[in-house]
Amino acid sequence: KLTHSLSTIESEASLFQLKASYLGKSGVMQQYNEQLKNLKPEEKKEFGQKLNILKQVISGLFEEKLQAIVQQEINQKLSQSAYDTSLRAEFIRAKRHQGGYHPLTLVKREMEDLFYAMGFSILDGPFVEDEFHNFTALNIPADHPARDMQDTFWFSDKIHCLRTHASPIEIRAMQDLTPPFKFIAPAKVFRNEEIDASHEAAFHQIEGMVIDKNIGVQHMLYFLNTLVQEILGKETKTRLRSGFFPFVEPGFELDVSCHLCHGAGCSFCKDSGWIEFCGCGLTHPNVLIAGGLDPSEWSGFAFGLGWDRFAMIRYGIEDIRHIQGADLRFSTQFRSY
Ligand code: FA5
Repeated sequence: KLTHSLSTIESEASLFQLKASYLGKSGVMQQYNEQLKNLKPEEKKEFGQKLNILKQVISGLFEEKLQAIVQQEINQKLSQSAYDTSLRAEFIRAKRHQGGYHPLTLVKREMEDLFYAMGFSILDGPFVEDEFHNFTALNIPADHPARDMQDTFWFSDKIHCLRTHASPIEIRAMQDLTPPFKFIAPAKVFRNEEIDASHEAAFHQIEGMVIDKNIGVQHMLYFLNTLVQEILGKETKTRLRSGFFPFVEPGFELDVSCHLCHGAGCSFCKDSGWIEFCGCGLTHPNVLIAGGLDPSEWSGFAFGLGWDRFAMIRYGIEDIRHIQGADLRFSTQFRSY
């Protein structure tokens, strides 16, 4: 009788009603329980056990029916929904106009993930810098050509300028943080330069710095090689040339092997097989002093890479003007989810 009644039920409410008539206070089971009282002790045990089994079976049947009703309600809601959840994700993607991330964002995230995993902080600094942070503290004397009015956008007070590189963040970090520390800092920078396929006037750099005891060129090379191999590929080679930057001593330029032609020569690397990747070196004692650190106790290395050029190498972009050009034919080629 119960299985028949259950098969006719379609809603949770009528299921609970039926359940009450079996398992509720004045339900069928309760009547059996009453009968139990009038039995002889030897009959009581057997009858009681049978009652328990019956109760379990009945409860099971109700539970099963409840699950079936809930599932049916879900199916019904889904079939009325505006979304077709049975469609494959690729199909939806192809039909909709999907946004993507800018190549600068993509390489920045790769860099941040990698360096964060190696214990680096991610820092930023102001676009408008003062002469001290942008030049003097970085051991760039007043008569250095980098201070030439051609390169720097000065404010009329002749003290403030748009930062010409990401290195002033090194000074701010040394002033604010307690050593030892390590950070990278993605930054927009500005130079009064002629624009061509590899030069912009507003471009981007990523600075990196480690301050600790007994830092040497080998530590710098370890991190730079890790960066290059993790992001550009294990087969990418690096080459260190000596280079001059007033804020490092010794100073170097790091080249990477062209990952488009693998050294065979192509238009991207101008047939040299190598691409300039970043400036780097051991932090000059004068810079440590300007940052408030004692050079007899602390040492460090720093690097500064062209973030746009990094994205160009990573994605084989031939002209820097595409990067901020806002041409959708360019930017929609980069998809990442
Ligand atoms: C510097 O700006 C140093 N601050 C880098 C540094 C940091 C050296 C720490 C040592 C220690 P440089 O002027 O070479 O160095 O610029 C660094 C990178 O920025 C270049 O290798 C290049 O990739 C990129 N870059 C420079 N000028 C432009 C420009 N006009 N447009 C696009 N990228 C540029």
